[in-house]
Amino acid sequence: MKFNDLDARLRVFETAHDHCALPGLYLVARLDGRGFTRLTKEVYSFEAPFDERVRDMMVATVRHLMHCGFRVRYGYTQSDEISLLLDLTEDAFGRKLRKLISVLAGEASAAFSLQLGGVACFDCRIAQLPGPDYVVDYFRWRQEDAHRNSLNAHCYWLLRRAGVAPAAAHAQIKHLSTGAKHELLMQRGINYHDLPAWQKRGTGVYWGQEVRTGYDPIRQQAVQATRRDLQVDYELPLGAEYEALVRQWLQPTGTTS
Ligand SMILES: Nc1nc2c(ncn2[C@@H]2O[C@H](COP(=O)(O)OP(=O)(O)O)[C@@H](O)[C@H]2O)c(=O)[nH]1
Ligand SMILES: [Mg+2]
Repeated sequence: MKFNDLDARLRVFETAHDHCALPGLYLVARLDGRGFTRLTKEVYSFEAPFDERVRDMMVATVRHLMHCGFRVRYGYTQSDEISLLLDLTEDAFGRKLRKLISVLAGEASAAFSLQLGGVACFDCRIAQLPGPDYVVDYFRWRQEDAHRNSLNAHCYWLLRRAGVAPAAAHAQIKHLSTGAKHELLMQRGINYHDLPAWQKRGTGVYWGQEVRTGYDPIRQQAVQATRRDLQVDYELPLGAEYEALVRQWLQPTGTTS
């Protein structure tokens, strides 16, 4: 069979299920580390529950994802997950979901693996959100998830270090109210409120302006230039303030809110 015939006959099996995200929908990609429970505790021995080295590799991965050809307006990371808000008018790969998902997962896996010096893998899914309020709620949801997980993780590791076995520690925490978890930590001298904000709320990455001072040799004077640069926010606000922060990234680039 000639190549053109084979091409026509078989291409359809690859492309028939190529779904495209509809225009006007907000796209949020969430990437999650595969098997990071084992990776962080058995393959490598990172500090538990939180290690700044893991955080920094995740942030470096977010930065890479925001520089690799997609218009990402806001990046957010907590634990082993990353959420990316794409510009409302993003049309990379004609908005083909399979392409977006596979390329983002590949880019994240490659970037994190280079940081780690070993193989790490991320999966990716894309939520297609029908309006701005959904996007705000999405990021509030992930921030609340970070908050709950960090409280549980601090309690779990406190019990483990006190000699409690893994299953018993899980069981003990499961039945405690939020207040009782705070109390458990407090009894051992840990005030949850004093823990670093990035552990409780995650870390945000967004575009800002950086002012650089250079020297103009012709006019022989200092000059200032601004350029678009990524800013990493380790002190994300909560509630209405966080909502306002997310809302500023909802308008497509080039428009004002
Ligand atoms: N030791 C350590 N573990 C971390 C850190 N950040 C994330 N993890 C672990 O990564 C895992 C993420 O959870 P999940 O995605 O549900 O687990 P997975 O399916 O094994 O990837 C949890 O076990 C976290 O404890 C860190 O800074 N230090
Ligand atoms: Mg994971």
